[in-house]
Amino acid sequence: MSEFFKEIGKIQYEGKSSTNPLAFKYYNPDEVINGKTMREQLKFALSWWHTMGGDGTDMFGCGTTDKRWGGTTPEEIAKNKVDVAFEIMDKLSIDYYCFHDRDLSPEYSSLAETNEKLDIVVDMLKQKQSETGKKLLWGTAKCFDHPRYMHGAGTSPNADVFAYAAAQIKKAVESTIALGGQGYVFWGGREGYETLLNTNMGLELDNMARLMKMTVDYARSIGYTGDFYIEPKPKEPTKHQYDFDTATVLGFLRKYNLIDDFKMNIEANHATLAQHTFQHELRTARINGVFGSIDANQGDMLLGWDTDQFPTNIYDATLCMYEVLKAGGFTNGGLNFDSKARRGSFEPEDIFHSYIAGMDTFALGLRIATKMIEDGRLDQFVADRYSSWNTGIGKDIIDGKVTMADLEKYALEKGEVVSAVKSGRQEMLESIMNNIMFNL
Ligand code: XUL
Ligand code: CO
Repeated sequence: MSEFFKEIGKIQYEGKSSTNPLAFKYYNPDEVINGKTMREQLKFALSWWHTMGGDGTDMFGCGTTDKRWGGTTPEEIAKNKVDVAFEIMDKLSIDYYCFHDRDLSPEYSSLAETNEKLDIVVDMLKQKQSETGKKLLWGTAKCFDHPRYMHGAGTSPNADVFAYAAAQIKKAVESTIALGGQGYVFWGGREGYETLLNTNMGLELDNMARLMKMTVDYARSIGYTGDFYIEPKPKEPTKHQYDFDTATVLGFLRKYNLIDDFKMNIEANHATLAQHTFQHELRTARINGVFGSIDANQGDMLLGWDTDQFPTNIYDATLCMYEVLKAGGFTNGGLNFDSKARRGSFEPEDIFHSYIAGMDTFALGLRIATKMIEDGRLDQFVADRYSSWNTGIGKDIIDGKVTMADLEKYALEKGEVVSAVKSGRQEMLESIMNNIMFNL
């Protein structure tokens, strides 16, 4: 297929004083920040579903933009998507992409035919990857769209549906491996419940774990060495999603002995739906050794659903990149824009404005987070705040050298300790953060 966006050339980095809307102000792909180029630090990925497939359809109306990319048959549309996606990635200097199997190629009349048609697209992707050097960040299976999955896939009350989902996931894993993907995601589509009156919650969770274990065993048996991720989300589409948040998922992974096999794919808007900050979810993953990948987007403060907006909040992006840097950066994971242009932003050019906004936001976040760490005031404050654990009784507690009786003796001898307690200085710290961010 010939060039689709003829009016738009390669997006250049023009720096912060540029007023060109089709230029990066902060994302300079080959600039080295903190020891790595920005493209390596950020590992941006294009989401196939929103960018190549999302046409603006919502509960109240049909699509507002044409995502057939000049194709007429499903096969042709699928192929055109590949050409256009690689054009978009090239023009935006995005090195990775992520897909659900059915975003690449839809369902046909049988699973066998669906698989055959998917193979054609996977072959085309393989070819494109070798021509361009672009890579697959992660793949996943869309086990929530078709009516067969109305009550869930791995947690369906029906064993035939479970088997169908397993077959679909097997193929999605094979496609991910064929494309050299280093990540495979489980987002719990309809794995949850609407009412406990009809739900055997214990069996559903046991079965979900069975499906995950089978997937890991199968993928490893055919040579997959990448990561598996669970992407927590508390609600939507079901009233209660089993993978509610990182802490809940950790409990699940530990119960079913899957903790060594899975990391988290943290999505910003899912965090806020769970009444957490994005940073909270990242921190919980980091301190539990399961930080993996990120679905970057943002919700709307006034809306209680997953709006999947392109991220423009610098504060959140900065705190996210601070956690990423503290986690030692991405390994197999990256920063996938699980984001969609608003329904009213329907012109093809809006894809570029959306990605430029999101990428510049995270590039600026990376720059500021690096400054936060170099500046050191915030880290120093935290270190000082916990310094009583480095020596004396604090160190003895950490080293496991004291009992409850020892602590009672210590407290009785010491007397009142309120004078040792210091201010948390929240306002001062928020002001330091502003000073670092807006040191104009
Ligand atoms: C849905 C969502 C998914 C996953 C992949 O809220 O985030 O698109 O990222 O299945
Ligand atoms: Co997501």
